[in-house]
Amino acid sequence: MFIDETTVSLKAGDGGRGCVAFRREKFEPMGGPNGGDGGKGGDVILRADDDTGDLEAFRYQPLHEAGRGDHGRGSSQIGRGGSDLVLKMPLGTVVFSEETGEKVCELLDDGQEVTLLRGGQGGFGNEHFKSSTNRAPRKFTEGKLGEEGKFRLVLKSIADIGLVGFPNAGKSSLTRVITKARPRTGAYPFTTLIPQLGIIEYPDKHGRLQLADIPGIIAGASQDKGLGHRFLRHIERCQLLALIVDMAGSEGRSPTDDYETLLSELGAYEEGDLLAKPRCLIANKMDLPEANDHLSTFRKKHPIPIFPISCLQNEGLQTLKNGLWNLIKSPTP
Ligand SMILES: Nc1nc2c(ncn2[C@@H]2O[C@H](COP(=O)(O)OP(=O)(O)OP(=O)(O)O)[C@@H](O)[C@H]2O)c(=O)[nH]1
Ligand SMILES: [Mg+2]
Repeated sequence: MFIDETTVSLKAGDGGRGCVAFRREKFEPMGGPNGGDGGKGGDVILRADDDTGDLEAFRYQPLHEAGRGDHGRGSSQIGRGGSDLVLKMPLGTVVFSEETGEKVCELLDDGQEVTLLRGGQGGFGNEHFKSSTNRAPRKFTEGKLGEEGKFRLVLKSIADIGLVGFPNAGKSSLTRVITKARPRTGAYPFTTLIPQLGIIEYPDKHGRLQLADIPGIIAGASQDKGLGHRFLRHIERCQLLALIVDMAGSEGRSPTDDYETLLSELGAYEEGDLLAKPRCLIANKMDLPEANDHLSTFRKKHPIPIFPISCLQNEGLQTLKNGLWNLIKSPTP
């Protein structure tokens, strides 16, 4: 299962208690205090990890705790610090405090670490309290409690380009022909149930762009029709939206209507302003006979960059790849 939202309870380790002890040696029966301090509790650290695809691990184990610090011991021995808890999160994870609803942090770059909760300091042993007036203190302090909290984790994938289209428009077919990702394709709607990320390589430009193939959007998706529009969160961070339509209208709908429906569904998404993003149109299925007529009608109506392609016959793909690169790397204002 692909989990892109869940809540977790996290706790940093408590500090260890300080120790009360006195030096006892053969010829020194009344030795001074030597109780050591407690160790510090472990921190809870979040690490962005490119190999982690979703938040499934947290769905099944929603409670995580860092190690507690050991108590101090005699002979001035300081308790060992508790071990830190490092939790791997997929790139693009946003962490919200469940209590306040506020955003706490985002994990965007592979290897990036955020110390979310700090372990408690260890308590003081009695050695700490010795002074000229009190040579045999029995005083010690407890370790401080580790910080804890409940958090909501939301994954918003990181991709440069978001592919948006009706079911069967050919989003996954396109992803297969221009990236190494292998999402399933099929002649039935909602073949793709979870977002798929693919990388478009540009060997001549020594660069790459990341493409997000998300499940199909239909009219009313914003009212939860089909798979709803929650998957749009995975294109929220994209720089460019590539709307893809079946230009042949092979399912009996007009491609121009499809495009307008997609725009209105994007506009109904409340979490982010998707219509403010630069966009282009990918006219797919140009191998089918009706496609050319539909394309000229479309062009007259919508002045946006259009890339006619056929995934089936591998046509227009190089022009499309270069076009996407140019739209992202040198956008016209
Ligand atoms: N004729 C023709 N058919 C195509 C072309 N591209 C894709 N198809 C067909 O269209 C159907 C749907 O393709 P998918 O790539 O699964 O479509 P999708 O947009 O990912 O669909 P969902 O995952 O259901 O949203 C498949 O039967 C493909 O073979 C094309 O260029 N020409
Ligand atoms: Mg698909």
